[in-house]
Amino acid sequence: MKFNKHLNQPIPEKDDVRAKTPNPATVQLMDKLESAGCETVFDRFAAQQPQCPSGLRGTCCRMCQWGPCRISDKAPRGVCGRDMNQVVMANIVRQLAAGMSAHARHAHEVILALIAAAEGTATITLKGRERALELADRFGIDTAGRTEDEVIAAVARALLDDVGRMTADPMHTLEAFAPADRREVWEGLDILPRSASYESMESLHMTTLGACSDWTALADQELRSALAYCYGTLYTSSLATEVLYGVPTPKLTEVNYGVLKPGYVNILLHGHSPVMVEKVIEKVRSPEIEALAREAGAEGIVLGGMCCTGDELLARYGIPTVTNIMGQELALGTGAVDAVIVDMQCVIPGLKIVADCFGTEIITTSTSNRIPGATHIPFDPERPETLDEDAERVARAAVAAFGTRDRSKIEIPERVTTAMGGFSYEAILESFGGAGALAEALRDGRIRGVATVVGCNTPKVAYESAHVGIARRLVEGGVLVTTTGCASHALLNAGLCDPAAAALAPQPLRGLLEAAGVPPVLAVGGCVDNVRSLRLFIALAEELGVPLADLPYLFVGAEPGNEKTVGQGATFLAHGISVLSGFPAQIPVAVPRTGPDGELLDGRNDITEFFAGDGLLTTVGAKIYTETDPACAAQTGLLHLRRKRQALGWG
Ligand code: MSK
Repeated sequence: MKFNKHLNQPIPEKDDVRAKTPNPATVQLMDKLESAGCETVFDRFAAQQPQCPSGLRGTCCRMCQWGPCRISDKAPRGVCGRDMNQVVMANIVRQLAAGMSAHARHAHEVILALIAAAEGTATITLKGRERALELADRFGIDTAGRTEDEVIAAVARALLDDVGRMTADPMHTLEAFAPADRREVWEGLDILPRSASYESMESLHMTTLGACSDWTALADQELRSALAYCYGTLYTSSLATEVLYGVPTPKLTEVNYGVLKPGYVNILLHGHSPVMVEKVIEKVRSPEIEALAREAGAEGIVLGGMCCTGDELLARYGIPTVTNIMGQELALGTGAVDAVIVDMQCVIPGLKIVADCFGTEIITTSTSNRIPGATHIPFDPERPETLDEDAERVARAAVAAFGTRDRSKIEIPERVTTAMGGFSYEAILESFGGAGALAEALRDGRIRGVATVVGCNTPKVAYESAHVGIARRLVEGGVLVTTTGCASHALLNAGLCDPAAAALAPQPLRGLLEAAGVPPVLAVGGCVDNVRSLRLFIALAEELGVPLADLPYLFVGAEPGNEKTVGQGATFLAHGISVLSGFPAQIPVAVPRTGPDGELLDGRNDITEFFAGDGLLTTVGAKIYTETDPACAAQTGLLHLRRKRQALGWG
């Protein structure tokens, strides 16, 4: 590990990843790609070292054309007069706006597909009609004289309104799902949002040259945006998807790179939006496409999931997952992947570089995502009538790749891992006998706390070591864990989502899990499905009559990567749930220094005080902990949960 003095943290080198990453398949594939001369994210990260200290600490301002300006002791203000607090907070606000835009685009596509399904312009059979009717009731939508499909279309338009409203009317999802005591806190802070689109616009506006000089107002916009992100993009996407494709239930399957099979057409499904991929799966499983695969000489077709698309398909159908954002190049390194069907977000440019090494076909299916050299068959949410025929073309192109590829470089790591996924909010409650029974187990200490371990990977942490190292120790400490996104791939592949992993938990949690027949880590879905964990937190708080901020809850983002993770963490903070990060955010971290008289200064600053000191703690009741060592991070998390229990007198 190389120590970075600006961050006061070690940075892993490629050999550190080999030594610490928990999945042996990762090392096998890293070595294979290296010997094949194929570069990956690990090589490019090494080539970028040392990364710019200003960028790492968020003190570089590129928000106008007078800059770029770097804030330092020597030059404490940018050309316009912005100081460090203004620059750092503005950068964070912009990151959240970018992440929110990504999820909003996802929500937009899913909701337009829902409208098209309800209005009969897309060939989608709605599988979650009960969820739509429940939402109609929660949103106060008038159902009199309307057909069920008309009600569903009205629900979808209400969700769309939360994505794009430009006026100050209340958000439907926030009114329907946020706890009353939290709404009072947000009203008191004047951070109730209008919509995802409005707050993205306002965030970019407030941070442009000369628009807002008060960093505390920008900090308020950060929280306001977090609520818009949560209710305008996460809730809307997750709920609309449930109406379209049904509410998941638990299912057992096998995961990991070993699910790929030589002799079969191996197709990976990657990205976030469910719309095209659902239709493609329907096509791939049709007798015509299966016959096409056999005609090409394949024994059959294997589907594997990556990133959030993989999480969602595991949840809905038990389709095996393979890996996450930083494993996408490694998966192609097996030489077994004929095609990767990708839609939006987290499809890194490096994927195509490795695809070209192994002759893998990349098929892009989102109007937003173009990759030079890839086959482009997009789903346009405003032309839903072509979905069926486009999906057929995608399926045929994926299968056709089998016949044209060089199959001499196949080397698939053998390991497969048993895993259970599909824990929707309702499925979690049902598994444990309802919200009342689960709340009682939390109160009486059979469950010491509930943590959600989520988010991306970052090359700044030895790949997957923090996700797995922290989650395993939390389970050993008696904590019930939920997971989504790329973190869940790490935990699925590590065996923590296998019901047999209940044996890792101490009694009485172990007995509780075994009686329920569930693993200690509950895979709930993709990153928009973090609202399933949030709904669980809220339901238990309501059962117990205890505010969210007082309960032994924790959000863990052990390997933060995408801009979207900024919104995820801020969402939970705004709800009073503290965040444990496995790597410092792009803020000037507290680096102890020697003062003019030789005294030791703790290096704190306004921004660290805001996030990790008393700032957020006194307003929303939560804070960020940062710890890069997984064992220390888990201890920090367990201590946080213990303190919460003690404050409640729960012991
Ligand atoms: S895929 S947003 S790297 S979790 Fe959702 Fe993974 Fe993060 Fe993308």
